[in-house]
Amino acid sequence: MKAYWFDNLPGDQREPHDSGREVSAEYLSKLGILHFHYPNLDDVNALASERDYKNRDEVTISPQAMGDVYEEKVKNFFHEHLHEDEEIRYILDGGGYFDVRSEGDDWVRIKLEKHDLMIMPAGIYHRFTTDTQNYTKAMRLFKEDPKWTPLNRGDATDTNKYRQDYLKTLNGTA
Ligand code: KMT
Ligand code: NI
Repeated sequence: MKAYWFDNLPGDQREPHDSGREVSAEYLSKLGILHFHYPNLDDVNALASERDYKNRDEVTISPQAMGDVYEEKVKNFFHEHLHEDEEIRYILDGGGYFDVRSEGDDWVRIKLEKHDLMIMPAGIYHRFTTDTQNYTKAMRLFKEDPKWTPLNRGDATDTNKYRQDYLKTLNGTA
């Protein structure tokens, strides 16, 4: 795991886009993001049961696994969105980038590699992309069943209750 400010320069989303300015684990935790490196699946299972996760699935995002729709899927994952539920992402193989919005609405890029695990709070705006390996095998863990749907950023998400609650945690008023 490595986190840094996204450089906002044009070019393929799968390139590192590293501005050279690092983002600390402390700042990530302020945004409500926790991360761990868990080579042992037992640790993932323990965390999931501690936090009351009920569902999980696995996805392989690669041209081999997805064929012709790969490029389209990669673009879709990169649409800025939120979820109404806290979620865990655990990288089983390969790697990728999660970009999350800072307090000032800038992008922080989080580079995840094999056996990195990230917990993302409900209501945070984010997007995902594979890196130049074009290969991410990930476990997605969900607290509940129906809430994992991505809600694309727009007027409806700005006033969404889960977004409002997240903003309160940032401001220390929750
Ligand atoms: C998300 O929430 O944006 C995703 O789950 C992206 C794919 S999982 C590596
Ligand atoms: Ni998402």
